[in-house]
Amino acid sequence: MSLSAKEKALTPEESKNLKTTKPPVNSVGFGGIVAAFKQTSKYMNLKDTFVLARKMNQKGGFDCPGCAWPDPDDDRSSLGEFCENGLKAIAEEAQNKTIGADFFKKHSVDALATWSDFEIGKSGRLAEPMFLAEGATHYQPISWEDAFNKVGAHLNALDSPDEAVFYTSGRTTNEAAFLYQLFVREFGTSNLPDCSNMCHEASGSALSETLGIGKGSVTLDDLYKAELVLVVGQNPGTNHPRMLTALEKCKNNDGKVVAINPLPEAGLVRFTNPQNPIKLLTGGTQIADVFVPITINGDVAFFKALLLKLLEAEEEKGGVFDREFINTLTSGYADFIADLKTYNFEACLAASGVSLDIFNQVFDLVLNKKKIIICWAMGLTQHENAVDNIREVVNLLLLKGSIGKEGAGTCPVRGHSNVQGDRTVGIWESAPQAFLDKIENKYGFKPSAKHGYSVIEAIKAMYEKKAKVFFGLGGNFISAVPDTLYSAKALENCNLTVHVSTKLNRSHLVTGKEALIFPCLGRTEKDYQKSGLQIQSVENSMGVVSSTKGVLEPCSKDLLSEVAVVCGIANATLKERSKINWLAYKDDYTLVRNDIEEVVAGFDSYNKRLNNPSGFYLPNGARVRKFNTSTGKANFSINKMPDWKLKDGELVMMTIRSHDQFNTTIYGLDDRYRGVFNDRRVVFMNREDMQERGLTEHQVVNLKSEFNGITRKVRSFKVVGYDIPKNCCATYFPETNVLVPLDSFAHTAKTPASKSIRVTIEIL
Ligand SMILES: Nc1nc2c(c(=O)[nH]1)N[C@H]1C(S)=C(S)[C@@H](COP(=O)(O)OP(=O)(O)OC[C@H]3O[C@@H](n4cnc5c(=O)[nH]c(N)nc54)[C@H](O)[C@@H]3O)O[C@H]1N2
Ligand SMILES: Nc1nc2c(c(=O)[nH]1)N[C@H]1C(S)=C(S)[C@@H](COP(=O)(O)OP(=O)(O)OC[C@H]3O[C@@H](n4cnc5c(=O)[nH]c(N)nc54)[C@H](O)[C@@H]3O)O[C@H]1N2
Ligand SMILES: [Mo]
Repeated sequence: MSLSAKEKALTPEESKNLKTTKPPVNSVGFGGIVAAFKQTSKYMNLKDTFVLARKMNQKGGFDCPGCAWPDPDDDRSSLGEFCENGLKAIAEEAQNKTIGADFFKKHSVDALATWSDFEIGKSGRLAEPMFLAEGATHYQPISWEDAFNKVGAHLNALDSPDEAVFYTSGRTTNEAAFLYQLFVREFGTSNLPDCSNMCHEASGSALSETLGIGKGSVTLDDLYKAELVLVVGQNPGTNHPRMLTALEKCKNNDGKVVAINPLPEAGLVRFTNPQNPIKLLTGGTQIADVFVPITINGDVAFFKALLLKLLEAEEEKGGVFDREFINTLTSGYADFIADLKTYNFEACLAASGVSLDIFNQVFDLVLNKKKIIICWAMGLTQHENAVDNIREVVNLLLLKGSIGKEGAGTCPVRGHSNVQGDRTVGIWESAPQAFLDKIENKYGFKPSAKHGYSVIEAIKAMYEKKAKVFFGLGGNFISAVPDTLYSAKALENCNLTVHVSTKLNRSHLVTGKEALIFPCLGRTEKDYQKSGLQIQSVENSMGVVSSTKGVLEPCSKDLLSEVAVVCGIANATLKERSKINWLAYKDDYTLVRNDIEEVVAGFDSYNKRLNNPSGFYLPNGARVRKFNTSTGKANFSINKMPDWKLKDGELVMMTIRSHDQFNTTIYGLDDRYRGVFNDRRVVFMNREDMQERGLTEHQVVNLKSEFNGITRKVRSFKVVGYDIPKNCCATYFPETNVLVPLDSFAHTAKTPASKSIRVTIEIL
């Protein structure tokens, strides 16, 4: 296959000076603090760093744009509620370098496309709106007004509103997200794919069906009080570092922690709280009491093995299941047990890849503990059977009555800082009819009841030219989505691609015939509007809504807030035909919150309650044992074991995050916690698998994935021997998204299966 210049740019073959060392077991500690401040001092001035670190996640400060981990309701650390990766996130956003007309005059789109993601990210903050004309080689400046009118003209020229796609990434605040979906619905479509489609969609599907709410049930306080926490398919040391503080508190209260993960991730094993000077000196806390080195996608098998042994113990001596809970508050128990009995314990355990000894240690804990929390992230949600993974987790909690009581329940740990809030306020391609009815009542137009495109469907529609305008509110679509080369063609088929962004990214360089870049304010920046300095609001992973207020002056005077961008586009597109006074909202965001209060349940006295420095909890049925499901009860479910027959030479590959990235933003080329330095094009392999193939450390190979007769390939990856189960391997996202087949996704949720890709190693 010969590649075009653009395709080559999307599948680079650069080779760096890879260095590997033995991975550390401990996380954070002094090393973490030093790494964080090194990063901020490289790109920000010292005063800004200090102002930001003091205000981050503090009451009345700004919400860290990193992850969605909650802040403590009461005490906040006086040393600062932040983590190494949170500091890196703000260093990325609050850079003192900006790029505008001069930069884009100097560098053509094709030239920029050859830069690595790391280099693109380091270019600086976007400082003024830019336009790429049809056939042009360079972006040129454009006024905001002309840019809005261009979007309006393109949208109004479509044969149907369904020919436009409106993507959202999860940093968008409640205010901007609510207005955005309102505009999209008044324009006439439900095409609202979002990053959640690639992230926790499977959690939402499974939890809605079984427990009646697509969110987790626990609070931070529950985590402190749990007797047992299972952390499944999640790497908190890197992706949710402050969660380790909560786990440490749980352990101090005699709680036990089990980590289920193909990789012995640092931090899960041992963690040194940077906020605790004594622990810094004494080497930290051991987090996981038991580490379960599960095979990739072995989770249903492992949970079935646990369920079978629990059933056996219950039948032998009783007292294992919470009978009262099961009898009064659940549905489907008998069918579930009948199905479970068709499985064989030894076969399940073998399929999970876990030894009997380790299994027994976990089983003893599950058997004897009554307050159990199960936390999970992408290790469970990005598989074809992702929904089954999560439903099986729920089955275990239901048997133990471990839901809706103190110290027990479900804890899907969200990624983006407001991905959960965006969904709450209506970013949903398949929103419930009741929500659409409320919009109709309030605004007097009838939203389309037809389900819109999720991410995968949107890509296909653009590829097939059924969708012609792509609009992205945040995010980096081309690097985040599966099947990079196919998806690039999809975007290039559009008449117009538009991105509202803080930083330059690859999506600005893989464009439709015309393209626009709208530079916007970030979380850290002050947002001045007619009525004064604005606050906005976000919802964390545990359903707490709180305010966020920027603290730095904007990096350029030509930035608009996301709210102002949405209002501008809505006004330019809908004009007199709109029933809404769009421009009023941008002058005063309290008006947006008044509307949210009327349309979305749980936001009573929204403006007033935002004054509470800790924010407020949204209602959560599962938390109080009110299950809003089809049966009115918590539903047991029946889940099949996945059927993994690997062909000769095939491995299962997961695509994961390094310690030096936020999704598609590459902070640096090291992955300190896995002992990898200077290079990201690595493939972690089991040493026996290497031996069988005659591979040596750092040998350069190509990776191939075959799916439904189509071969996908990436070049020049270096082999790194690692403690990973046999027949499994791991690479970094987004470098290997090229290999993720568009048609391999979770049933029901359509989450791309980016943690279970069949690959073969091509030796050069
Ligand atoms: N610093 C930083 N923070 C982030 C992000 C970031 O990129 N950088 N991203 C944010 C976002 S959007 C998200 S969604 C979260 C992601 O947070 P995580 O889900 O922790 O991120 P991943 O790197 O995808 O890691 C998945 C983990 O699951 C394991 N795993 C993979 N497959 C399986 C499996 O089949 N079974 C089991 N049991 N485990 C498996 C992997 O070994 C890895 O430890 O983090 C958020 N926070
Ligand atoms: N293979 C593979 N693919 C994956 C995953 C995986 O594990 N493996 N994970 C998936 C997951 S969990 C997710 S959530 C998606 C992430 O998908 P996205 O959310 O689309 O990607 P991000 O990398 O988070 O987006 C980064 C860009 O957002 C912009 N940005 C940052 N802050 C702001 C802001 O405040 N406002 C605006 N308007 N823009 C801002 C910047 O320009 C930056 O370049 O990727 C998914 N893709
Ligand atoms: Mo995510």
